[in-house]
This record gives sequence, C-alpha cells and structure tokens, in this order.
Amino acid sequence: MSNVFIGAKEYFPGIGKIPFEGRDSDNPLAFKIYDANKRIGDKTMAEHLRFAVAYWHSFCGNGADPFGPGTRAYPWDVASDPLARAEARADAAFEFFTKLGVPYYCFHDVDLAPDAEDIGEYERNLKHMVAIARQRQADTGLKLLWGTANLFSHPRYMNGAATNPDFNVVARAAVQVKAALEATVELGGENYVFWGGREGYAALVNTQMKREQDHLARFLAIARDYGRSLGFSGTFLIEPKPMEPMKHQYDFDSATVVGFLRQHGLEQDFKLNIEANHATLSGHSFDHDLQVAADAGLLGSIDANRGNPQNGWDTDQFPSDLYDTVGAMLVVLRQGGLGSGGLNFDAKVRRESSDAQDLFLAHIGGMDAFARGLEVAHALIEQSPLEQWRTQRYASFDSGAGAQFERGASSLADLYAYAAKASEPEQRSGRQEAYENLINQYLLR
Ligand code: XLS
Ligand code: NI
Ligand code: NI
Repeated sequence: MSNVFIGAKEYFPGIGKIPFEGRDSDNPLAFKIYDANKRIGDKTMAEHLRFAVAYWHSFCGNGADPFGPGTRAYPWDVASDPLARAEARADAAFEFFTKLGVPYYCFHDVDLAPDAEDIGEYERNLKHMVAIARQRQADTGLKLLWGTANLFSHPRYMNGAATNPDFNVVARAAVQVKAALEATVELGGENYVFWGGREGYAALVNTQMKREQDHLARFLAIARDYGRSLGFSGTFLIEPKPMEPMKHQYDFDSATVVGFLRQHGLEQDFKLNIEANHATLSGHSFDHDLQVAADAGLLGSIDANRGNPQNGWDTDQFPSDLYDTVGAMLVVLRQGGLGSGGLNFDAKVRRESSDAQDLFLAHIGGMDAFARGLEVAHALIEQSPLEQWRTQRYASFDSGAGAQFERGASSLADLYAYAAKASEPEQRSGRQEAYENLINQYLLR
C-alpha cells in the first residue's frame, strides 16, 4: 500500500491508492469496472467520465439533518481557529482525491474557506485558501471542474440572492460571486456554476415573479461579463432544481432554463449542469432532463447522484442504479461527450454511514456504476441494433413527402392531398419491450 498523503497528517490511514482489480475482486476498496486508462471507443474511461468530488458533501457535511446533529466527527474539524480547520480540511480533501484517483473536484467559496460577514475578512480567508488549493493542485495534478458561490446558506439570503426583493442583498450576493469567480479563475476552473437555491419564492402572494426573474438575468449577465474580463474562457452553468429549499425555484428544470437563457440572450455563455435528483424532483427522469438540455445544445455538465423513489426530496444518494447510468451515458455519448463538463458526485453518504471508509466505498460504487453505464451505452450505440431501430422508426421522413415536410416545404393542403391518395396508415408497433430487453441484454454481457 502506497502512503499517499498531502499535509503533515494522514486523514485516511490504512487506505492507499484505490486500485482497479476487475469484476472478480471481492475487495470493497477496489474498482471492479472503472479502469481509468481502458479505452472505450476513441477515449479512455477517465477522459469520458471526468469524475469530480464535491467538497461540501464529502468534507463539510457531517450527517446532520433537521432532526439531529452530525454522526461523523471529522479529524480535520478539530482546531478552534476556523482557518486552521479549513487548512486541515484541504489536506484531507486532497489526500482523498489522490487516493481515489479522480481528476477533478468542485467547491463553493464557503466550503473551501471560512465565511465572514465582514467583506474584507471573507475575501482574505478565500484568498488564503485559494493559494493553498493552488499549491495542492500543483502537488497532486488535481484540477478544478467548477467553482461556485454559496448564496443560500447565510440568513441574509432567506428571500433570495439575485432575486431578493431588497437590492442591498442582491449587491451583497455580488461580493461572493465576484470572489468565487476570481477563485475559480485563479485555480484554472473549467466551468463556473450557478445553483439558485433561494432564487424562487415561498409564496406567490408577496412576489413579483417577472421582476425577480429579470433581476436574475441581469445578475447572470454582469457576472458573465466580469468572469470574461478576468479571462475566464470556460462555461457558465445553471443547475436546474424545481424546489427545495424554496416552494418554487425559477430554474425549475431543463426546459425552463433553456427557455430562460434564450429569452435573455445568455445561451452563448451558459449551459446546464443537470443533477439526477433534481430532474426526478421535477417529475422527470434523469435522462429526460439530460436529453432536453442536449437537444438544445446546452448540456454542459452533470451532478451525479440519485434520489429515492419513496422520498419526495433531494436525498443526494450516490448513484448505483445501472439502468440510470446507461440512460445518462447514452445521451452523453450521442452528443459527443461532455466537453469541459464532467460527472461531479453531488452526493452524500447516509447519516448512518459513520466509518471513514464509507466515503471511499460511496465514490468507488458511483464511479463503477458510471463506468458500467459508459461501457453498456457505448456497446448499445456501436454494436447493438438500437440506433438503427430508432432511425428506422422515422424512415418515412427520410425521403419523398415526409422529407419535404421535414424541410418545411409542405403546406397543410399538401399533407391533405398526400393522405387522401394513401390508404389508412399501417399500424407500427413502438416495440418498447424490445428496446428494454436490448438494454438488459447488453447490461448482462
Ligand atoms: C443542491 C445543489 C448544490 C449545487 C451547488 O441541491 O445540488 O449542491 O450543486 O450549489
Ligand atoms: Ni441537489
Ligand atoms: Ni448539485
């Protein structure tokens, strides 16, 4: 076992670099499917999947829920000085990233550095921690998939950040976005995320919805301009979520955000970061929201997790359902990959999972689940009749009157004339069961 650790202290003793051991291994601390350098088509698994670890769930969240405190006492959370705790947390985080073997991580400003109401102190804390993270990135080769600002935890944001009815709060939110953009640029972040947790309403009766949404668009535009002025050439990402914490959130789902971006002329700089559990919260499936974003040319990145069919909230569990990961990777492969995006595990171990090892097991499982999704989706596209079946289903639009209609060259009267000459259309089965059987057949191969 190699002793990979970063700072003065090892935070995950007894756990070395996670190896790939293949499907026959029973070692819980080994990958069974994810083999970073294995080629799938024209790219390696690592290049396709671009995994990232979420700083907040993995190093800040300790299992607390509305009914009780945390269940995990973290060894990096002991110093009385908040900056010293942040430094220890960064050591633990980079040790974890390295041992796990992921290329990327993601953070909110206040995951990395202690928050402060005094703006100068907040900025100093963040700059201090960014310098440390920059050094750790250089030491380990880790990269930043995206940075973001937490505009939902501090009580000042209870009525919203960019959509707050009070301009003073909107301006205060800009302090954090400016600092988080600077941090992201300083760390070479490839994307910058906006998740509007409080951008919505608790009650429509006290809300001017259009005004709030216009403010949001304006805020995003000036944040974009500031980022570009710093030389940020990456993608800005909006992460849809329909509700929780608010009763209604403006970035409801993919379709809503696509429309919003186009309405406000933001679609050149902004794409979507689709989170599985947010898609299901909005009443869609994960692959539905991915497909809507992809069809708009706006699928930028993925927050990989899953909900729980029995619960109505954002349980942020680690992805383990292979059917889900196959569905997601079909969309990703068909659009030619995630570009500068990646698969960020915006997921937390259960409150009941109290061993240090559980964090590794959770990520190993999630990485294997997506690696298998990748293998199966690739085989379905390249080897199975799936794509041919789908194309065949629309064959009547490939030539003749159907092609003319698709080109926009037919009138309603043309269609009438065509139908009047033809006989009653032949019944064509949708063959859903055949498609589902095909997926299972390839999953079992
Ligand atoms: C919460 C969101 C959040 C974003 C980043 O539900 O998923 O974690 O990904 O602010
Ligand atoms: Ni979430
Ligand atoms: Ni998320």
